[in-house]
Amino acid sequence: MPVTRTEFGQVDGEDVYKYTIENSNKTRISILTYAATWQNFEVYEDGEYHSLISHFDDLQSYIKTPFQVGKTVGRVAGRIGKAKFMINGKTYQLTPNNQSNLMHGGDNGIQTKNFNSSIDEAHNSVSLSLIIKSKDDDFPGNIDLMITYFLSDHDEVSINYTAVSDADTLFNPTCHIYFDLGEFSIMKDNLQIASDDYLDVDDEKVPTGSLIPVDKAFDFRKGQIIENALCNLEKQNGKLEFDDTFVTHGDRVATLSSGRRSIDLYSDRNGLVIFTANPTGKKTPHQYSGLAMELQTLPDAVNHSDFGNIILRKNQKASYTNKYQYRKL
Ligand code: G6D
Repeated sequence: MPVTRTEFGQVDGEDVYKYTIENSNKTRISILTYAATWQNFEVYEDGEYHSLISHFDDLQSYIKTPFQVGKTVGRVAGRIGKAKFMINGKTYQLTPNNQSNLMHGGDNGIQTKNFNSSIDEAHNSVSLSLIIKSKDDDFPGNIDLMITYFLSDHDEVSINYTAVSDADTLFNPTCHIYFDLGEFSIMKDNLQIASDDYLDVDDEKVPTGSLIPVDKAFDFRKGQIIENALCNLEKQNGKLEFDDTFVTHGDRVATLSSGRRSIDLYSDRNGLVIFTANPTGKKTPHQYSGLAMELQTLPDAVNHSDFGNIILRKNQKASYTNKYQYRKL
C-alpha cells in the first residue's frame, strides 16, 4: 500500500484529505489537500518512526496558523515591495498584507485553498490541482495549477509545480516547510548553504536590489551550528532571528544535519529563504523549534531585473521542482 488516503476534516463544506506515500524503506510523507500542505515526513530508524518536520495533526491548527506550516504559498511566495508590480507596461497595485507589501501572494493565496487530488500508484505520487482565480487574489490571469508530490526509493521527496495561465501573470510558489530533524533541538543542527551572497533588505524586509557577500552569521558555506549563527547574528546586526534570502545557483542548495540525519535541498530556482521560528508554539522565543527553508526565485524579482524572471506568459507552461533528500549519516 504505497499510497493511502484518509479524511482530515472539512473546510467551507468541502472534505479535506490526507494522503500518505510510503516507499520501500518505510519512509513516508503525508500531504493535505488543504493548501497542498506537506504535513509530515517520517523516517523509519531502529524500528521506530521519527518526524523530520514541524507539523500539526488537526486541520483547525492548519487553518489558524499564521506560520504557513508546510503549506504551499503563492502564487508568489516572497514579498512584493509596496504590493506593486508592472507587466507589459501596466501597473498592478494589490492590497498590502504585510506592512506596505504583499506577502505569500496575499490573504487569498494558494495557502487558503482546498485542492482537487488524484493518486498515481505506479509513480508513488499524489497530484493536487486548482484554478487560482484572478478574481480571488487580484493578480492578472487564472492559473491552472498542478502540484505533484513524489517519494522515491532513495528517500527523495520532489514537489513539482506546473502552471498555465490564460493571461500574462506572475508565478513563484513554494512549500513553506519547517525542518525539525527531531534528534536534538534545531538550535544544535548544522546548516550548510551553497551561497556567496544574501539579499540586502529594507526595514520591511523587502529587497533593496543589492547583494551582500556572505560573512560571519551569514556565511554558511562550510556549515554553522544554528545556535552559533544566531549568536553571530545578534553581534553583527542586533537581530534575534533569521528571516533572510540567500542567492543560490541551482542543484544542491543546502544541507541541514543533526547527529545521524541529514536533509539535502535541491532547487531549479535561484533563492533560499531561511526563517527561524516556533511555528507550532512549542518553545520559548529565541529557542527556535523549526527552520523554514523556502526554495524560490528571489523575492521581489518582478521589481529587480537581475533577480530572475517570474513572469508566466499566457498559455505557456511553467514548471519548477523542489527536492528534499533524507540521508542517514
Ligand atoms: C516567511 O519571510 C517570511 C516571514 O517573515 C514570515 O513571518 C513567515 O513566512 C511566516 O518566511
